[in-house]
Amino acid sequence: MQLSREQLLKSYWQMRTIREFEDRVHDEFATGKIPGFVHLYAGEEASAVGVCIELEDRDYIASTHRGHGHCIAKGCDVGAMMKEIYGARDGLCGGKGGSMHIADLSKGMMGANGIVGGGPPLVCGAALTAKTLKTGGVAVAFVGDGGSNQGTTLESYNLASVWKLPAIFVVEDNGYAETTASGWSVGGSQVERAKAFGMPGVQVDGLDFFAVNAAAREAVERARNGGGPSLIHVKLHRYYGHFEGDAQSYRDDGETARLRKEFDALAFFRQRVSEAGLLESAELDEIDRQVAGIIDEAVAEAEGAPRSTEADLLTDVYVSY
Ligand SMILES: Cc1ncc(C[n+]2csc(CCOP(=O)(O)OP(=O)(O)O)c2C)c(N)n1
Ligand SMILES: [Mg+2]
Repeated sequence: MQLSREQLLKSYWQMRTIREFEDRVHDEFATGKIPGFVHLYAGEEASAVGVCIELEDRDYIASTHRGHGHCIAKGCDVGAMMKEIYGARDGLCGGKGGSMHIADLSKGMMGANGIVGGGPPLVCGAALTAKTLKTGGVAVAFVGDGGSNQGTTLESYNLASVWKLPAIFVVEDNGYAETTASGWSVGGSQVERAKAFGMPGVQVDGLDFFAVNAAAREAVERARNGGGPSLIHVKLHRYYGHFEGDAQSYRDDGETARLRKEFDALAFFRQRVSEAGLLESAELDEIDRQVAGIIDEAVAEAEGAPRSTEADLLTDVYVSY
């Protein structure tokens, strides 16, 4: 089924929000105001949004260390996310998680994750819960090309397959694990790996939101209907370095500038919906304008917000369920 007009507008809104959020965090990080470690998702927007537009609040996702895009696509509050990154007390996780540990269980966002390959096992747990309690929910693990080689990921493929879990593994292949090109680290093919574990796998172009979305829709439908897990291999690129501060000496001169020109999922989306007469470019311009304002406001509020204090260290240590 084709996405509704409302879903198309929401998808563009979210992709623009991710781009603007990340470009702004890049600029602000350079001023030294943001503590900790930051990995940016700009360039990969079509993956998070193309998948999450198919999900509901009862569905869960597990993210990676490059998690801001997944958070935004799953509906987390952007202002609270920015505060979290700044270490503010009323950030999404009380300012204690920062960029790499943002979570919001009320939205089904189980968290960004500092452990590469940490998400897939969590998703097996969430998917097993959904299956056991018959909630009709599905669970999605985003994992990088580097993370796809972790034992935890491969064990999760196996568990999801033998237990026929409503799980989806989205391999976001941006061609690098830190500084190592995937040609040096990934054996065989992601899709063939899926098949080896008895689940369907498909490769899609991460430039093309609609290709990602079609693959996601099929996988979500299969999972919801008891058809078990799937894998989606998304080929994409990151605009920034591995982390903020990365000198990127392993990349060709001009590689990132070229990517912004040639691999821009937002520009691709705009062209597609305009050509098909689905949305007007003026309404997309208006989204750009509104999102820019929201991010400006989020940064201003995060800068002025009170920080976590030493006393906050001893709260939230134990959780009773
Ligand atoms: C278990 C574990 N091993 C190593 C690291 C260090 N590390 C952090 S990110 C990263 C590379 C991850 O590459 P990929 O999965 O392709 O994700 P990308 O950064 O490209 O989004 C590594 C090795 C870690 N955080 N956790
Ligand atoms: Mg990678």
